[in-house]
Amino acid sequence: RAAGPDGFILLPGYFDRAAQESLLADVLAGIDAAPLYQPSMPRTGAPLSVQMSNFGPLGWIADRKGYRYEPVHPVTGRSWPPLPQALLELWNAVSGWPQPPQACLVNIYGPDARMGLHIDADEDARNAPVVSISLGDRARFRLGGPERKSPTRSMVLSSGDVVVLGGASRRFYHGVDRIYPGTSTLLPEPFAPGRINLTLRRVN
Ligand code: MD5
Ligand code: FE
Repeated sequence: RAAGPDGFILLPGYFDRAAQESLLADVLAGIDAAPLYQPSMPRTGAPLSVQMSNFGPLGWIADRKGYRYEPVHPVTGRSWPPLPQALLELWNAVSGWPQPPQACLVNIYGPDARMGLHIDADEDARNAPVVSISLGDRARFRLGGPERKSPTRSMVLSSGDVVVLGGASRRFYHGVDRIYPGTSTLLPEPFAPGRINLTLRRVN
């Protein structure tokens, strides 16, 4: 599948149902070892609407002190669990990047969670692509451009879809407008209704 002019690639249905179930099992095992926590905004401490965890040598965290990558869980102080093999294979298949991912951020959306427009800028490796995997209920994803005022487009992401944010799109504004509860049967309680997004990243 060819990238658009911005380096953005949507791979609908990349993972079939069996592969989604296998990835979900990896995620559930990971969050057993590295429990979900509630990230908060720097300074204000206002909670983000998603819950988070990470896999890999580094994890992205958000708390009163700021946004940053850390090698350990902010609550348990233990290393993040290793990246599941299936995610390393996905990265090799779609990223076109010669080095392996260093972080996999796990975002857990409830039925009312959203993510405002932002740019991912906490990585030194901002030329390396980000690879995103959607599991569970559908979501409306919004992709803008390099400036907050740039025009935006939106698309629905479904369970099993993979997005590669390479090239210029890696530095574009983006967000999640809403979840469509009850549109997938993949997730068990207490994650349904809701959505899990995994993002693979190079950090440095
Ligand atoms: C999500 N997560 O669906 C999204 C998918 C995040 C986040 O935005 O920061 O955790 S990742 C989408 C992404 C990453 C980097 C660049 C662009 C999109 N982009 O330019 O569109 O939970
Ligand atoms: Fe982002």
